[in-house]
Amino acid sequence: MSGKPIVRSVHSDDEPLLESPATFRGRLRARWHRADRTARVVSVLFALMMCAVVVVRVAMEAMSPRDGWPGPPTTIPPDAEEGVKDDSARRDAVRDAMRHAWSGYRQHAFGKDELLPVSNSSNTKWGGWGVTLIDSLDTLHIMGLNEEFREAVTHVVGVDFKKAKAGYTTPFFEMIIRSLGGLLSAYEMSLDRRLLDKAREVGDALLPAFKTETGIPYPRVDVNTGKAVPADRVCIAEAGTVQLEYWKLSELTGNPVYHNTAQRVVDILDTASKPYKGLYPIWIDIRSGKLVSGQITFGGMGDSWYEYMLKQYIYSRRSEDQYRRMYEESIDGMRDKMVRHSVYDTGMYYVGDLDSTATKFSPRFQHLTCFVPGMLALGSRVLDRPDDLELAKQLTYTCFQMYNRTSTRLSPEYVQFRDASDKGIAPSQENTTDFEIVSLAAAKSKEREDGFYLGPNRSYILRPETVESLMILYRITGDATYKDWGWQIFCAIERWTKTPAAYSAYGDVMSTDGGSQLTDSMESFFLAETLKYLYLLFSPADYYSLDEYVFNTEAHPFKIMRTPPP
Ligand code: DMJ
Repeated sequence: MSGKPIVRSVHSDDEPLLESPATFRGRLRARWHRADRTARVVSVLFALMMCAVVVVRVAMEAMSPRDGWPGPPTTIPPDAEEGVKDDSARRDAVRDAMRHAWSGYRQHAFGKDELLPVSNSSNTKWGGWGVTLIDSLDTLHIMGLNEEFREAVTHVVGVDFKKAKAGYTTPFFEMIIRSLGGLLSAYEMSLDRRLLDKAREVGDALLPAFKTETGIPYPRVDVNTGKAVPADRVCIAEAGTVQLEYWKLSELTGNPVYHNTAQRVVDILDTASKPYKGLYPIWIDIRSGKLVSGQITFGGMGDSWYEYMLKQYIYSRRSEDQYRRMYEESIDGMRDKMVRHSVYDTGMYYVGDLDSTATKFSPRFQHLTCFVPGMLALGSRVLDRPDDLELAKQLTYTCFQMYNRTSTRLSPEYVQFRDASDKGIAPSQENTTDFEIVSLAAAKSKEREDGFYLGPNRSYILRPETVESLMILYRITGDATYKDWGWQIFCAIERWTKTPAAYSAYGDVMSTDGGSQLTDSMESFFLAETLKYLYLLFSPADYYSLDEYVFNTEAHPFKIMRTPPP
């Protein structure tokens, strides 16, 4: 075979189209030498311009939010998947969703805090411990995804929890419920000692939060220096939702310091002055231990403080009466002052918020507050409070309608109500924690039909509270409607939030635009809570039974204490 080219140009001066590089380069050089100065400058400028065009195009492709993916189709028949009735088929579908979310995380973000599920990139916004991986451990175990669990454990035992990203200060409450909670639960399931060692490392790294005059913790810790970040105030959910985790750590390590340290918060708040029985304004002054200001809410910043009164009582085998008393006081206060129903759908009950004096009522129902029906149902059984179960059913109906009555059947962050004289939150404050009650414009027909109206924040960020309540309500009442509601929610999540890599928060639940609404965020609680509760909803009730386990606020199941504490 000769080395000569075999393809020839049909339109040039009979030059070969494929030339040997040497010949081509030689000719270029010759032309360059023949060209005058202007021609050379023009050629260089042209080459530079072409390079710039290529660089800009490559950068634009890389930054394209949808990675060339147009988003889910909007023309499929509504909820085609909803025909599935069989529990095991539903459970398998939820497990497939977990597998999908996990494999996207594994491929694009393994060991990082979060996968960005549209751009297929990652972040370290929680300091770089890999919070999605830790939060997912027990869900993988519960779903029997054993290979994935093993691989995740191998990674997590190599993480140094005494360090975080340079300059980062770790949010105390978030990392206790997600990381300490996740590790403790994964340890109890696998009995892999290394996970308990890691749990202790997290617990120790964050314990400096409590080094304050009162023992009320600071909200952030610099784990690199081993010191908390001084602050004036902390909210009740941050200070009061770490007790279950530290108590479990004490039980498993035999070291009472963790529990005793965290318990101090409960003792201080137990005796603090409150505006109405069992209701706590959200802000605590760290120096004095007094409740100083802020709303009273069972939504963000207040929620899990109330939840943990009941859960510690259950965890202690119903032996510590302080938690029962505090829980019952709070629920009585809530029932007296915070529960109302829609003026248009009188079966639609909701829990609003109050100002710090417990006199002014804010008729907004947050998605975060949808954990309340589950808590009430659990409390009704443990404490024999049958009326609470009735209220739980009514609130669950509302939480479901928050999904069911939107265009996508996904729920917004909150819905708004009005009272019989058309008073409600000032529109300018719908999206804030302040509220002023004013006369509203007359209700439109949509509001009359739905019973509520939507505010400006219409995003669904893959939150778990409603499916959490559905799981508990189903287990306590045996009413299969709760399973059908959960399945409908799951189908909407599949339809609107699924990306090629995982699942993404959705910008406007009233928009059926699909892909353009995906906000490129997947919080770890989607894998830790939303998918886990859905999976348990379709599992036999004795699988992670509510008689044997208490779930921390991030859905990590802890075995109820074997013997009551001394
Ligand atoms: C979770 O991180 C926890 O459930 C927390 O208590 C509040 N809500 C988020 C998820 O919405």
